[in-house]
Amino acid sequence: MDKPTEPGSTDKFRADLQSTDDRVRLNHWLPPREGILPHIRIGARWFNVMWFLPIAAFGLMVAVAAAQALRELPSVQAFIELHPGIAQSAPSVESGFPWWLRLQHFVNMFFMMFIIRAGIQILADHPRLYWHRDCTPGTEWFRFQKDVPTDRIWTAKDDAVTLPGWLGIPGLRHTLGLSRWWHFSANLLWTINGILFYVLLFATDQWQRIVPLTSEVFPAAISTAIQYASLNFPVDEGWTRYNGLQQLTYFITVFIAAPVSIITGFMQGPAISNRLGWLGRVLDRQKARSIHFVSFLWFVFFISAHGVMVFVTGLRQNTNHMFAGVDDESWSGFPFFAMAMAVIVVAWLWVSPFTLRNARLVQRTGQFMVGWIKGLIEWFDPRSQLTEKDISPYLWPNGTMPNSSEFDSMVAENFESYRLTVGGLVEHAQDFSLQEIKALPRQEQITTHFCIQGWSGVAKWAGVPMREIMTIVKPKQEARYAVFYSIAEGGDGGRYYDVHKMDNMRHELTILAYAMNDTPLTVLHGAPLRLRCENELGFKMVKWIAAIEFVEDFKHLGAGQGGYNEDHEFYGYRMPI
Ligand SMILES: Nc1nc2c(c(=O)[nH]1)N[C@H]1C(S)=C(S)[C@@H](COP(=O)(O)O)O[C@H]1N2
Ligand SMILES: [Mo]
Repeated sequence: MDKPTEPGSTDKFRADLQSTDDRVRLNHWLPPREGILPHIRIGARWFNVMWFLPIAAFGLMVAVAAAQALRELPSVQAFIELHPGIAQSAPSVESGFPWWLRLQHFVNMFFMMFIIRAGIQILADHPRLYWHRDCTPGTEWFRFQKDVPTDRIWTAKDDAVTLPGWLGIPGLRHTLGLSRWWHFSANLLWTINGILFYVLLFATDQWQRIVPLTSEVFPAAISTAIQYASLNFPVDEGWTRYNGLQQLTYFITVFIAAPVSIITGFMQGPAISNRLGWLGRVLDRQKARSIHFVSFLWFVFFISAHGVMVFVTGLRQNTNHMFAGVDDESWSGFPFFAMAMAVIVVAWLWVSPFTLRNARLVQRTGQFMVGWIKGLIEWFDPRSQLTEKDISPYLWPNGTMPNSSEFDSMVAENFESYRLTVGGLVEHAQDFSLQEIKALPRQEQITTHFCIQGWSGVAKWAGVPMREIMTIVKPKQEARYAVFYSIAEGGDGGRYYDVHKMDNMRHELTILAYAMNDTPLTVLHGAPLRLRCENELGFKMVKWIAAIEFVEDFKHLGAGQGGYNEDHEFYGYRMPI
């Protein structure tokens, strides 16, 4: 028998928290789930992207035949004579390929490997892309997952698909906590490398290679494309000047794709998107996410095309340029190129197994590297709200449902016996009935929900502001965090919980919601009470709230990381993006 507890005592909730492993245990982790090959929707029909392979092969053959036929035409011959490929306005770069440029080229390639693979892993957690803010099933334009089943509850976590460890980092399914640490940490290093690259480009004459100076670059690029396609390549002056096609593709990669990726990455975070006001509303999370994906496609296209061109236009000469900094007939660059590739292959094979074995270390290292940036973003004070017409027709459900007969009987009697326990470091610990909660001032807000997995949706929430609760219970001076205990367990056993800073609790948009879209909150979405905290990701908004405890620190709770997913899925503390 449970002995009756005093009103406002949170001991029994705390006792159900569970510590966890510091590595990914395969027999505890989510069972594998196959996705499908990527599909793109055109109109009402889905097309397997594998069709692009034969189509592209056929297209290439046609392009070669067409380019060869074109080059027979006197007018095209005259055009190529006039625009041989390198724009007349392109100045000669005198400094060759200096050591910093060669080093940065390698560093860039090395970090890109982590960024791309971890990015694919993050995408696999919600393997669907949309062009609008809500994520209503069937409206996506790209996916590698089947239709959403309609005969059962299908949560966003159910939707995550398995990736092999050689492709994603770290592979498996729903491992985005870990892939995000890799993605963000590598992003930071890649961005620092990129900023240094910009500075050095413009501090030397190297920028002249890749910044086209006049519109002459366009005919030059067309001419180069025809010459390459005809398999009769243009004269290569890569040591001093790039042709039009090179200039355009390098320019797009360095000055468009890279900044677009960074900006659309940040814009997917709730704290930033909500802070940007109209910009965050127009370029909403799903548009940002889709554009982020398109720029990823550009990088994959660029890296493949660039790799092929290095081989077909002269491997020896190209590797001499980029890996030895010499322009001669020797083999001096090739060994360095081979070594660079070997380093990348070894890192490629190492990273996933290492991450699964040392998950907590990866989390802590990631927190050390980029946690401070996330901390800075927490200073943002997002207040962005939307209108009735923005409300999504569908909001993905997520999480592990309560699974106890006590909860079922509470639902049956309409939460008559439900009590919200509020205690810890407060002057007046107490229990609230749902009637008492509903009698407190009511606040409504229309806001976007941002799940860490990538989906979002807009709903109208109504409930009691946390500040009203705090006026009654009066947290003490020492209280630095509020712990939300759920009635439900987490996916891996032990009670679901999450920890919030006091700033979040005082925020004007932080409410305990009991209604959604003008109807009583459903059990699926967290009845009787669920948290709304609009500058954080969805996993921090505990559903089916049982108790709130004010504490000084959270190190002693669960595995000490500040919440259930922080503990079990290696999300770590601080996740406003
Ligand atoms: N108790 C509990 N609360 C939870 C979860 C959970 O697993 N258990 N999942 C979280 C996650 S990951 C998200 S995205 C939101 C989803 O809220 P919704 O189902 O209303 O969309 O609930 C959060 N609250
Ligand atoms: Mo989530």
